[in-house]
Amino acid sequence: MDAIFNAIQISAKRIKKAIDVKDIGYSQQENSSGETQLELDIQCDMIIEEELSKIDSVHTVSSEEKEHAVKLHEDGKYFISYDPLDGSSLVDVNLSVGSIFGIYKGDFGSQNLVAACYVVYGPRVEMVFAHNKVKLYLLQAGDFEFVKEIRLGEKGKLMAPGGTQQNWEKYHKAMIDGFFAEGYRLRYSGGMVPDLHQILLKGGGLFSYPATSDKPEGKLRRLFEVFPFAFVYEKAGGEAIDGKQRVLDLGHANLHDTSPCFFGSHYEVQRVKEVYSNNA
Ligand code: P6P
Repeated sequence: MDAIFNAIQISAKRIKKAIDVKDIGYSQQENSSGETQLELDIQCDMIIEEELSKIDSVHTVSSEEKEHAVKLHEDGKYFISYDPLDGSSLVDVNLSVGSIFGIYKGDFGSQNLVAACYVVYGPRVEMVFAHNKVKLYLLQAGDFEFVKEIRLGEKGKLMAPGGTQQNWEKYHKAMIDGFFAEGYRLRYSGGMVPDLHQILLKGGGLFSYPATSDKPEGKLRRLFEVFPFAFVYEKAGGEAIDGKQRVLDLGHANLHDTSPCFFGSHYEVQRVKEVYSNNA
């Protein structure tokens, strides 16, 4: 696990350099979700695969930017999924973006997740690594320095409501409006990594990307985004559900499956469960 943590740190430093110098242009290629890839997406994907390929304990990797998984070492025991640069289209408006990693043992799948990690490329570069605990690191003078352990409170103040509002279910809209009527503050940038990082560091709240009429299975990808953040939130004392059940009790049929998702502290997630059990 240390070798994987170290490889992620090296990848993050290389990606930060790529973000700072890489001209932002679109390639002629699309990823598995039909999104046109930035040259930067492709470069960040290559960086991570290159660094993980040096580790004998890594059996297979799967990238959001690639249709199929890539086998690296027959005798390896870890299967790593990653989104190399989530929210990459935000780079050209100078908003924060991130890399997300799910570390699975024996095979991909929510039941096999043993660690998760994400990196935020913002005014500072920070990394959160969740194994037994959730630990925050800050890139300083070329090294990631441990800062603190992260814990979520019982209830928060921030609301990050994703998805196109005109396509929300009526009961979902009423639930979100109810939170704002309680004084919650809107914090949504369109980047999953900074939006979820902010709620974690500010002690709690709710990030939601629900099923919508245009995306009935949600938008965010189970293996690359939803499972890793569910692991982080649960280890930090919060919850992650699809509206009714734990995200980490979900299976997946294909590498690029998506799921509706709600991440937050107990108070807010309990409300989601009540609303969705009465309506969905
Ligand atoms: P919308 C970025 O493209 C992303 O995958 C996540 O980082 C983010 O939470 C979501 O999509 C934003 O989607 O539909 O609100 O623009």
